[in-house]
This record gives sequence, structure tokens and C-alpha cells, in this order.
Amino acid sequence: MKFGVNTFIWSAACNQTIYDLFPLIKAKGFDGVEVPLFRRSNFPATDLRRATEANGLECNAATVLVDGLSLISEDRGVRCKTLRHLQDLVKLAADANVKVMAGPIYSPVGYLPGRRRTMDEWKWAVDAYKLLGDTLVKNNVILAIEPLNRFETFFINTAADATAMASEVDHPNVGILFDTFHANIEEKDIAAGLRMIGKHLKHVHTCENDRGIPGSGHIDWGAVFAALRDLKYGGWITIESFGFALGDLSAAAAIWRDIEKTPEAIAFEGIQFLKKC
Ligand code: LER
Ligand code: MN
Repeated sequence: MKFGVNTFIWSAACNQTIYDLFPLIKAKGFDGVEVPLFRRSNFPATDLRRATEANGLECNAATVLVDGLSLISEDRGVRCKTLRHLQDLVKLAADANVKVMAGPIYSPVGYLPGRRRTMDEWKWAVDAYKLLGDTLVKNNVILAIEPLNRFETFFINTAADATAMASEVDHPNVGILFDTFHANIEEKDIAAGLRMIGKHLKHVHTCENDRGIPGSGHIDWGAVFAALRDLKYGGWITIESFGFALGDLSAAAAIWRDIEKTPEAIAFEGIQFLKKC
């Protein structure tokens, strides 16, 4: 297992301010960082690669769909545009030496149409992930699809749905990101969710039930790590949380209070706890 931290704890941007944190992130025991990759424009692939390599860190990307993009839009034009956009993001990810591109990469976070998903939407998503397969292989990138809780998406909420999606796509470079924060809301048994995902598990977000310091809440970490050990999971254990006053980002995560004394305590105290686990 490798330990990562999502830089949303500090900022929504990926720039020198974030690179300046890399020595400290490394010193605190992390093997890698996870940075936002939402848009093609201005993604600093070369600078990011240099900064991570200079600090002996690996890199993954957190991707969400913005600017009206969606793989499950009724509009075929939007679906095609979104697929091309993702193909471009995968190439940029490879330029930055990103190995896992992960997130709720189907429709925008917060898109809640007030109904169940349709069979057409499901099929459009399956088709898109299959079509992305070649680009993922050529660029040696893994796409990890993240189920979100019901208040952030209507499309994929559970380990069962994510497993059904990954099974239908049936591509070695397409799997699942399991986030303990969302699972705490949607799964009856978080560890059972992990076991169900099984071979499709490609990435893990280790978040406490309130997005605070892992180990400070009621997630059953013993059961989570027992499941990961049984699955022989060798991938990333990435702490994800969000700054408490970061505008759009805090709004997306609905964080309106100081969950801990500082956002970075979530990273630096969290890793000590997770390593003990
Ligand atoms: C992204 O990884 C995530 O977990 C979402 O809840 C972000 O809003
Ligand atoms: Mn997450």
C-alpha cells in the first residue's frame, strides 16, 4: 500500500504554492499526492512532474466533470465532447506522470435530476468507459470511477452499482475508487462493500465519516484494513478532505465549519493513524 494526500486540503489550484508543500508532505511520510485535473487549459503537467520527482513523490489526479460536461447527457454532442475531453485529460495525466485518474467521472458533482438513472444513461456510461480504454492503455493510466453519496449524485451511489459498472466495462484500466466517507452513508457494511468490489478496486479515499482526521470518528478502520489486506490491495490509501474556506471547493463538499483545528491536521495526524492501522 502507498499513502497519498489530496491537495484539496490546502487549495483548489495546482501551482507553485502547492509544490512548495511537497517537501513537508514527503517528510510527514506520504508517498504521493493527488492533485486536481479538471480542465485541459493551464494544467501544469511539466512543472508538476518536475516538482513531484524532485521530492520523491508519486502523483495521482482527482477528476470531476465541469463546464457542462457529462458522459450521460441526453445530448449525444455533449457525450462525444466529454469523451474527447477525457481522452485529452488522460494524455495530460501521462505527461505529468499521473498513474491513477480518479473521481465521479460520469456527471457533474451535485447533478441531481430528481429521479432514478435510466438504462440509456447507464449504457452511455458503459460505452464511454469502453471507448476510453485504448487511450488509457496507451498512456498507462488507470481510470477509477467513484461512487458518491446520494446528496452528491443520483448515478452511482454504492459498491454494488460501481461493481456492476466495472464488470460491464470489463477493461483492465477501468476500475473503482472507494471513498470511506461516501461508503459510510451508503453501505450497510463498509468492509463488505470493499470485498464486493474485489478485483475492481483501483484506488481508496480514506476519509473519516465527517471528512475530519482519519481515526477521530466512527469509521471502523480495523474492518476496512482487514478487507484491504484480504484483497491483497497494493494501491493507494489517499486522505481526502477539503479546506474549510475554499469557496467553490468547500461548497462542493458542503464544508461550512472548522471540522478540525486546521485542515492540514487531517493530513498530518491522519497519516500517523492510518500507518498504525
Ligand atoms: C471526490 O473524491 C469526492 O469524494 C466528492 O465528494 C467531492 O465532492
Ligand atoms: Mn473521494
